[in-house]
Amino acid sequence: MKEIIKEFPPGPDKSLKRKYISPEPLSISKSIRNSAEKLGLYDHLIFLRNEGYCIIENVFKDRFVAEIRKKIISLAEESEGDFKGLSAAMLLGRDPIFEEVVTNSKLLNIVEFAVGKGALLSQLLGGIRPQGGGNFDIHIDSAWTPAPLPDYPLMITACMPCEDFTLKAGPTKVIPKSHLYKRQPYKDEVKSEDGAIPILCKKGSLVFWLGSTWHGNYPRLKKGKRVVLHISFSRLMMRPIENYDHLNDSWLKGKPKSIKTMLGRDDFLGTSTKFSGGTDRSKTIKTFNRSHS
Ligand SMILES: O=C(O)CCC(=O)C(=O)O
Ligand SMILES: [Fe+2]
Repeated sequence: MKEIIKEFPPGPDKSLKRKYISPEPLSISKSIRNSAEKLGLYDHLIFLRNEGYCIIENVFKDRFVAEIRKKIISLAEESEGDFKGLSAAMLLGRDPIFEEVVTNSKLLNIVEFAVGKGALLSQLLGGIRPQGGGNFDIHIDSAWTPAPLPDYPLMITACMPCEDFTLKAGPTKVIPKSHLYKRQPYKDEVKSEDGAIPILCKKGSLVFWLGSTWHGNYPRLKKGKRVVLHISFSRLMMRPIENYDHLNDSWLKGKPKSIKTMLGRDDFLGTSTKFSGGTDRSKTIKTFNRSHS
């Protein structure tokens, strides 16, 4: 019995040279290395792997950033409810300018390094914080992943500030190396924010953090709006094999609730619309609880 317990879970066979079929998590393939070197991003990959975040300065020109800012502000006016004027969701397809962002070669190099080839756009959302916008608590973006989080990232987020991130502007905060905990922060860790640092950078930069990295943002202490474009990608691996989008609400009427659940129709994922400004927050807690079961 003792022996069996010792062998569970089974570790890699040390006599085998090749441990995995897939590469080591966050390893740098030849092709990623080549493109990273061409783009001047090799050190960023290493930094992201070690620290859980990285900043690429000067990715987008001021005029382009000003245009994005304007678009986010005007599209956020189309949002309904309490997100009106504060956030614009589902930005791809709402203006061609966003296609330029998501196909940016620097962005895609980091995305492929973190979450692999074929990664899926998970969210493209413009967030607006007015003066007085409060502290945004430390959290992880892979919040619906049970712990321990895997060594390979499941998700990466980039944010592009539309104005300089200074301390008073309400910059993003991160806790360097927190991805190594492989779990979300506990309540007391959210409160203490031990080790948190502000991300200070110029507008038009791309700030990346892994789905497992603890982050939030500092309060907005200066006048004017803080406008940020949030771009998240995830690994393709959990995408269902079959797509049942054609089974609409009228088909579902009168069917057992479990069918709705297995088609992903009663969790918060996929609930954003052009007018919602974000996901259906009434479903987030339920989703998180289920995902951690
Ligand atoms: O706006 C920020 O600085 C951080 C927001 C955030 O947590 C996110 O986009 O995942
Ligand atoms: Fe976040």
